Amino acid sequence: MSKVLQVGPLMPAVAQALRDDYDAHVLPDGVLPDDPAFLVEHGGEITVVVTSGAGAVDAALMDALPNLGAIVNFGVGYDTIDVDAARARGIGVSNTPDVLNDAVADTAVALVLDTLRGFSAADRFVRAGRWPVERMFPLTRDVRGARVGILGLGRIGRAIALRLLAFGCSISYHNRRRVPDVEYPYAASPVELAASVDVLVVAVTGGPSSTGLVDRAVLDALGPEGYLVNVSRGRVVDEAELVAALVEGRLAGAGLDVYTDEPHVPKALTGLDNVVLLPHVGSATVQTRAAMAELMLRNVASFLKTGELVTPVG
Ligand code: 8YV
Repeated sequence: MSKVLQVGPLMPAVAQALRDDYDAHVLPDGVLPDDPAFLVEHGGEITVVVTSGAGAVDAALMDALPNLGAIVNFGVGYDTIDVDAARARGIGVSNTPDVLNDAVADTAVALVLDTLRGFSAADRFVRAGRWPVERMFPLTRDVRGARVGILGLGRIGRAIALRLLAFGCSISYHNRRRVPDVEYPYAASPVELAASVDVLVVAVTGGPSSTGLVDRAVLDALGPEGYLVNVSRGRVVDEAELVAALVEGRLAGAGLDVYTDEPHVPKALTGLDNVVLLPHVGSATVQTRAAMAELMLRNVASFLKTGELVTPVG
């Protein structure tokens, strides 16, 4: 009998730790509603669910786990968890904030540098043997002096802003609420922010409140000289509109770590040299993932011992 249920895939070392420490059950993707037998047999034992970005924890699953008290997320983004349904049932939700700020901010800065300077495209140019033939890779754009708008000035957004200041960029932002202790100029809406910058970096929390936040109007405001970088969640951006804007030359370029339907990337993007495509690696370093695992396991241990989570979500 185990109190812990893993929902959806987790990094092998993390899944192993849950097996070693708690003899955790594993609910692979898509068990409901096709195969409810497991939940009928074990649902009542479970008090903690552990998940990450890949497995949905919805109201139906919560209802199948009558003694569930906590949903522990491996990752800072918890958009696959129905937080309202959890709250309504008195179930706590935790994530892994702060420990990944630096790694994700590094990824955002790398995407800004790469999209403006074209380093990945230049690498392909060398590998394809084009240098001796064409002699010059086309000129790109300075990072110094770029006006960068941060959409979502939370922990990660602030870490991105600090880094880009050192590169000589100017920073402004839009956030659901104005952030009291920063001096960066505030834009009243995503469109207003996009209209006033060269690069828009998306670092908002994913989930229903931010789905489609970067829509056609925002992309048009960014315009043909503008770049979009997204390290948040794919669904924050209207992907079809983004693809259309890039294909039609209504946007200068994009750097993406996240997509609407991961691991699937729109085919139209893979042929564009002004787009940098990463496979959701924002936090994917040995050190950061170890820190996330440690924090996630502390949440599980704490909840089982005291009924309290270490890092509950707001
Ligand atoms: C991970 C992430 O990819 O923390 C997040 O929100 O997107 C990433 O760190 C994911 O949580 C884990 O697999």
